[in-house]
Amino acid sequence: MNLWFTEHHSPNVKFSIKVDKHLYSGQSEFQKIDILQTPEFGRVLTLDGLVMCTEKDEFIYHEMITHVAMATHPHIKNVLVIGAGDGGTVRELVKYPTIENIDMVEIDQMVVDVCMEYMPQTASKLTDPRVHLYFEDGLKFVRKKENEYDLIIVDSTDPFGPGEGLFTKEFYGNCYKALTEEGILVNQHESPFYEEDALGMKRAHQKIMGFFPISDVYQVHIPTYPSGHWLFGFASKKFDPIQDLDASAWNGLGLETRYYNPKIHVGSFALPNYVKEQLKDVEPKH
Ligand code: AG3
Repeated sequence: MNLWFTEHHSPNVKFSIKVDKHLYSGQSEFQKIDILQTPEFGRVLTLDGLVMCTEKDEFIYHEMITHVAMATHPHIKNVLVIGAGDGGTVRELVKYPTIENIDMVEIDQMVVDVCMEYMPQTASKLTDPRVHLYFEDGLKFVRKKENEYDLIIVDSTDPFGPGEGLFTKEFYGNCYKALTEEGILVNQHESPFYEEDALGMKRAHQKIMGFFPISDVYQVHIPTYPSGHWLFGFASKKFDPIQDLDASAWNGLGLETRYYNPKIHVGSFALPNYVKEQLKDVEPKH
């Protein structure tokens, strides 16, 4: 049998992964959930037919969505994670003994249940006693919060379907309010490369900038996402991701990472000119 998974990366581009076995397929209240066993990427989680994470490259995404903020702000104790049902972001956060509480708000409990069973590599730390799981809409959850979190990580799907609300002005404004005076917001920021993704990333930047005095974007290389070139947003009330990075303090923690290090941290904020231009397009002109 010759079985392949295919995702459209643009209306004119398809990306295919050879599949050994279709391990799981289910339809939740919110989306279609599939787990594939593949020879190149190991297990792959897809939602509504889009790759969310693979065993082989998820470390890049999850380390970079977590450690950049953690190495910048020295006193992060209370963290809110939105989305992130596969558990990879939480796995990275629990490496820090200084974090006291992690609230994780995932709209779809079935994603967590399926990942607990099929993706233990990412999901196994969801049982850490500091982690509190809430199965509800992140958009509604943050409305009720004020001056509570040192860090909010938005580990969402793309800006359509169940993740759409996590790309709105209302949501970013409520994140601002839910953060402490020194708080940082890191979000899954789409890709600059194909038109549709670039539109999503520009819109997100425009909205986030309206609330935060520091609003930067940094890049990563994720082989299984459209174009492989992906961005995260770093929005902050006080800390600058480069000036305030304490590389020796972070190195002193002795954490094991396969992608992140303080040099990559600094380098990831150096953007190609075409990306800088896209961001400038939506920034207010002075
Ligand atoms: N979040 C989804 C990133 C976007 C992927 N898009 C795509 N394949 N079209 C990943 C969640 C990982 N915790």
